[in-house]
Amino acid sequence: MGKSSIEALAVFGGKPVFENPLYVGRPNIGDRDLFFKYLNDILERRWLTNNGQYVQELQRKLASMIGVKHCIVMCNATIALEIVIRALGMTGEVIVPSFTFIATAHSLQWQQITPVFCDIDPETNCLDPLAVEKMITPRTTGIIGVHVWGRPCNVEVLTEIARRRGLKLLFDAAHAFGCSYKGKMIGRFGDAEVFSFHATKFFNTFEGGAITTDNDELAEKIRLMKNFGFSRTSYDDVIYIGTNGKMSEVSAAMGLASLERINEFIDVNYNNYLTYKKGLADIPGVRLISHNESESNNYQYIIIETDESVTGISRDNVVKILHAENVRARRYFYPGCHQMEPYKSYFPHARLLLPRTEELARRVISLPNGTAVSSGDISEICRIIRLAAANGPEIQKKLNAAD
Ligand code: T4K
Repeated sequence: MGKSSIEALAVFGGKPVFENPLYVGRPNIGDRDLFFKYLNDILERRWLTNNGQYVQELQRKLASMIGVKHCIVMCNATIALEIVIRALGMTGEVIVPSFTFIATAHSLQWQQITPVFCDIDPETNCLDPLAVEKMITPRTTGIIGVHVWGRPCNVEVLTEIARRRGLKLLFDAAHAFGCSYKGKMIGRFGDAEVFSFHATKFFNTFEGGAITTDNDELAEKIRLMKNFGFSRTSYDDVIYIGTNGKMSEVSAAMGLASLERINEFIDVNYNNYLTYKKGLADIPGVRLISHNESESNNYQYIIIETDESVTGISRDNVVKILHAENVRARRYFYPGCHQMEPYKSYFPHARLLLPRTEELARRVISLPNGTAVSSGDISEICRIIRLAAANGPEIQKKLNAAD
């Protein structure tokens, strides 16, 4: 199997390697029997949401896995970010990377806080602490680091900066459930951290997320805010401004059923990562983003950086080739939040301060991983990329002529 000539590529009329699409973000499904058992139980008990028994159990299990005092599960990570930002009292300006999913920036702007986009460290793809220092103004109230691809930010230096400059420090850990930094699980750093359990994450609750913190007062505020500000001691007592950030029992049941198989998901991701590593080794101009194997990882994100000056073919043409073969690769996080609305209009010159973000956004491709892809699929994907990179200029010429 496998294509050996560029004429055989689907982009030039050949038969696609894959009959059915292979997606990035294909959900992992937990223990089905257990899930259906929980589902029956939920229906039987007629307790569907509002801090139900499964929500409480999921919170306890997650807190214990992470080793954190409070884990508050939520309807999704975006609302979780909005709530914790408000609970921390962030206002004015908050420093964030532009190289992230748009939700990180929107969760600030949604509440009239200005996201100040800061450049990244090309090695970690996360906030560059030196650049952070330079972006601090008298209006800055906080920093949000994003553990991109589950690879931790420079937590120590960001913590030191936040402490010295009197700023709140929050981590968007949407990608980083199951990952550690210097032996401590992500979820234990900064003032709080936020996880996403969206369907596309390796551990999912359909939609969902969680906030973790060791701060009792903050946790109490978040619990109030996620339930309209209702006091926990009286039915009719609203003591705070709040919204609805609750997770349903069905989502929590999915989470509990997924927890039963979480080690299996990570093993599959890890083996897939190794297969990609082998399949993409020594391709000039193609670099697989690696994970530090001495830490805990979820190995969910398979990201390559392509360098057109070496391969002779643009990243977008590589994606075009993959799509034609039915590999639905993604360009996370292109073009960067600062190039999306409303930020593009608000800060038309932001790009001048974000050269490394722009460079990385031009190079990245996210490839399928998880239990829905086999090692055979991955070997084929690698072969297509190798073929594209080895014949870059010729393919590029043909594709450009066809446009
Ligand atoms: N912070 C960061 C750093 C994040 O990456 C995210 C979310 C958040 C915050 C916010 O978390 P949540 O509020 O969502 O909990 C997807 C996800 O929807 C989003 O959760 C995720 N990051 C982001 C990186 O990816 P889109 O707009 O790219 O989704 P979509 O619909 O294009 O689907 C992505 C891929 O997954 C496709 O290849 C199809 C596949 N897919 C998707 C779903 C929902 C499936 O195969 N099955 C499914 O059920 O945002």
